[in-house]
Amino acid sequence: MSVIQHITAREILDSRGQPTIEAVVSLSSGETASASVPSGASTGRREAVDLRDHQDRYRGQGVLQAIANVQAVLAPALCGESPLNQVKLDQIMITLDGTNHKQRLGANAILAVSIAMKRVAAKVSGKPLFQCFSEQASYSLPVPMINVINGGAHADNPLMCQEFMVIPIGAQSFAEAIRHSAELFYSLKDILQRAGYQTAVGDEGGFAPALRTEIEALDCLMKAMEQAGFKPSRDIVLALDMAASEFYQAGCYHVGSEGILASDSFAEYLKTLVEQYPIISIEDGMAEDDIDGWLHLTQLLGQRCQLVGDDLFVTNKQYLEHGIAHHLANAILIKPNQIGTLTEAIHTLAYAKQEGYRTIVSHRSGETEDSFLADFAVGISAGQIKTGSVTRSERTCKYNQILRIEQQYADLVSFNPARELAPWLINL
Ligand code: 2PG
Ligand code: MG
Repeated sequence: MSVIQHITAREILDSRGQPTIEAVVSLSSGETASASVPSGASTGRREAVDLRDHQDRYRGQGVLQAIANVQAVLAPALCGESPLNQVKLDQIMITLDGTNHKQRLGANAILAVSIAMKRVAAKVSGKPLFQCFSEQASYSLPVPMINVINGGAHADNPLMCQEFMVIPIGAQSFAEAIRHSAELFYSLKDILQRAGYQTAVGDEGGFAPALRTEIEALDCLMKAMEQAGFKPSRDIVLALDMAASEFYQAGCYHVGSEGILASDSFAEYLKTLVEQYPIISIEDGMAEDDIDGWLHLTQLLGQRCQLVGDDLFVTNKQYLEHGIAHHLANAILIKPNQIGTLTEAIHTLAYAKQEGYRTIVSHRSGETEDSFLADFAVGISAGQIKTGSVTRSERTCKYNQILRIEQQYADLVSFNPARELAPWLINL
C-alpha cells in the first residue's frame, strides 16, 4: 500500500507579488503532487489565519514560519499515513493546530498540504481529480460569475462595490458561457475607451475604470450587453459583491456617491438597484457585524435575489448554522482558505445544500496558477463558481480547466444555469 513518504513546502509568489506557500507531497509509490494557496484583500474578521512572518522581508508578508510548520510539525505526523483518507489526514492537522482559527500552524500551511494530499490521492486512484470528491452518476458544471468591473479593495478607483459580475445564463454549455462573457468583456472595453476611461485591469482581471458611481458602472454593463448582442435577463444577468464590511463604520455605510447611509437606507438602496437592473445575486450586501441589517436585507430581498454570505459565514459551518437559525442570507460563498482544510469546506457546503442554501465556490483576490478550485467546484457539484474575469492567467486557469473537463468528460457532466439559479430567474 502506498503511504505518504515526504512533505515539503516552498515560498512562491501570488498574483499580487506577495509570497505564498506551495506544498509538495510525495508517496512511497513514487507519485508526487503540489498545491499552492491564495489570499484575500477584503478578508472577513473571523477567517482562519493566514500566517505571516511579520519580519523585514517582503514587508512582513513572508511565509517562512508557515513553511517551517509544514516541515517540522505537519510532515512528521502525516508521513506513513495512507493518502486516501482525506478526512483523517485533515483531522490530524486540525488536532495538531488545536486552535479555533488555525492561528498556531497557519491555515495557509494546513490548506496547502490538504490540497496537495488530495491531488496525490487522485493520482493514486487513477481517476480525474474532480471525480475524487464523490462518486456521482453525473456532475454539474458550475455557472460562472465573471467579474468584469473591479472596485473596492481590488482597484484604485472610487467604486465602493468590489465586484460587478455577469452571469451568462443564456449559454447552453460552459464553453458558450465563457465565450459570451468574453464577448461582453470586449464590448465593455470599447464602451469604456469611447467614454475616455482607462481599461487597465484590477486584481481580479476586470476593468478598473475611475467611474464615480455604482449606477455608472451598471449602465456601462447594460450598454456592453446591448453592443455585444445580448438581451438582459434572457442571456445575461448581473451579480454584485458589495463587500460591505469594507465601508461599514460606526453602524453606517459610507457609500461614496450616496453619502453615509444607515443600515435600513443602505438596504433600500440595494433594493432600488435590484429593481432597476437585472441583478439576481448580491454578496455581502451587509457588513459581517450588522446582523440586524442582514436580517432586514433578507426579509426585503431574499425572495427575489440570491443573498450570499462571504465575510458573514467565512466558510465556517458554525457561523452558517447561526445564520440559518436567524434567517440571514440564502446562499454561501465557499472559499477553502477561509476555513483551512478541504474536509471542513466540504462539510460546510454539504450542510448549506441540505438547508436549501445555494453554494458558490470562490477564488481569492490574490491567487496563484493552481487550478484546483475548478475540479473542486465540479467534484462537489457546487452549482456556481466565481474566479474573476476572462483575463489574467491566475483567473483563466480555473475556467480553462472546467473547459477541459467539459470537453473530455461530456457524458459525465451537465451545464444548466436554469437549474442552478431557478428561484432568482423566475422573478426577472
Ligand atoms: C471576495 C473575494 C474574492 P478577497 O470578497 O469575495 O473575490 O475577495 O479575496 O479580497 O476577500
Ligand atoms: Mg466577497
